[in-house]
Order: sequence, then structure tokens, then C-alpha cells
Amino acid sequence: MSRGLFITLEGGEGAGKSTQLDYIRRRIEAAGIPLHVTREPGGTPLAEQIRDLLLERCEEAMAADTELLLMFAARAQHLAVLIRPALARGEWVLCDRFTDATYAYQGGGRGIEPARIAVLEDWVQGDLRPDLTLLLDVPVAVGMARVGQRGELDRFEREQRDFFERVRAAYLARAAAEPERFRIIDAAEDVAGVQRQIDAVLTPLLARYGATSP
Ligand code: Z5A
Repeated sequence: MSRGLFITLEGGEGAGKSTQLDYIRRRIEAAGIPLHVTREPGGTPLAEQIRDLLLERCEEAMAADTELLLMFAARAQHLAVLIRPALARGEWVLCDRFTDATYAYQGGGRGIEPARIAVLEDWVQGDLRPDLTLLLDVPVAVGMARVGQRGELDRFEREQRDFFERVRAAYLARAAAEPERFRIIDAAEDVAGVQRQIDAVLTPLLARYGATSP
């Protein structure tokens, strides 16, 4: 049996990932394809506990290396328990954020050398990489305005605008470096406009697996 497709969804603050994740799920499931929808950091009970550590505000500042290692600790668990077994069974996995987020946030945002991240990526993932990555790209000001109404902010949401500008630049640089894997979606459009762009990617993909229209 061939392994399932590994699809990741990426983007900065307020890009609309959560909003579009459900739409993508419905389209894939309507095609009759067995699918796991998951997220990072998290996705398994233990990895979700690591997520809590990463997102909770704490009196002691978290060192950038600690943050990086916790991201990969959660990822190692997620891969071992959920992602690799599902892909091996031929099921598809749709993941809200994956290692591109580490390059964007810990690399671009925190300033950790990409080469150091690549060492951990190779160690934890071996040769597993996403087959398709949808990057929901939105200007930082637009994304921040969308999430501005939220109450309590997590450790990442409390960062300043220049942090998120570096995150966005790092995402776009990765997309430019791997155009065959990435599809950049203009997420500044309204929800329907974003869905139309997603359809333009998903429709031909799903057609190859037996489904045709939204
Ligand atoms: N992180 C990391 O640092 N390193 C890593 O390796 C990984 C993660 C894997 C948790 O991520 C944090 O972990 C994240 C990066 C870090 N921190 N940040 N920031 P998360 O994915 O769980 O949380 P998030 O990125 O904060 O998600 P989000 O802010 O919820 O964004 P979103 O899911 O993209 O947005 P949304 O909830 O779908 O939409 C936000 C609002 O905009 C909402 O009111 C919508 O109704 C509205 N919306 C959505 N789309 C539109 C459009 N098209 N037009 C108008 N309004 C819209």
C-alpha cells in the first residue's frame, strides 16, 4: 500500500488557518479519502501537554533553544504516535502547522540559525516532509486586526509586530525556495475568495484520487 498524503497548513497570526482547515477537511472527506486532521504543537495527549508548556505565559522567560527543543519533542511524539502510523496505513494527514512554522517562528522570529533547525528536522523526521503545504499569507497588520478582539493572549500572541513581520518573511522565503511543495494563498481575501484559491489546488489533486467538484 502506498503511503497517504501529508498536507500542512501554514500562516501567520489571523491568516485564517482554523477557518479554512474545516473547509479542506470537508472537501477531502467528501472525496471518500480517510483523513486525520491534527495540529502542532500537539496532536496527541502528551504532545498537547507540551503545547500547554509552550503557549502558557510563565514568569520565567523561555530560552529560544528550550522553545525549539520543545517544538521538536512534541513533533517526535506526534510523528511516532499519529502521523507516521496514519500515513503508513495509506490515510491522509492534514496538519495545522508543522516544521515550516519552526523555521518561521523559531528561525525568523527568534533568530535561530536555520542550519540548527535543519539538524533537528533531519533527526526527528528522517526523510519525511509534507507533500503539499498551503501557505495562507496575509499582511501582518491585517492578521493582527483579525485576532485583535481575542481576550487572553498566549505567549506567541504577545509578540510585537516586527516579530510577526520576520515570521512572514521567513515563510515566504521558504515558499520561494520550494515552489513545488508550497502553494501561496492570498489570505487577505474574504473567506469565499480564500476558499476559491484552495479549490484551485485541491480540485486537481482530489481528481487524481477519484473526486471532482467541491
Ligand atoms: N509555533 C511555533 O512557534 N513553532 C512551531 O514549530 C509551531 C507552532 C508548530 C500556536 O499556533 C502557536 O505555536 C503559534 C505559532 C507557534 N503562535 N502564534 N501566533 P496555532 O496555530 O494553534 O495558533 P495561531 O497561529 O495563533 O492561530 P490563529 O491565530 O487562530 O490563526 P488562524 O487559525 O490562522 O486564524 P482563524 O482563527 O481562522 O481566524 C482568525 C479570525 O479571523 C477569526 O475571527 C476569523 O473569523 C477571521 N477570519 C478568518 N479568515 C478570514 C478572512 N478571509 N477574512 C476575514 N476574516 C477572517
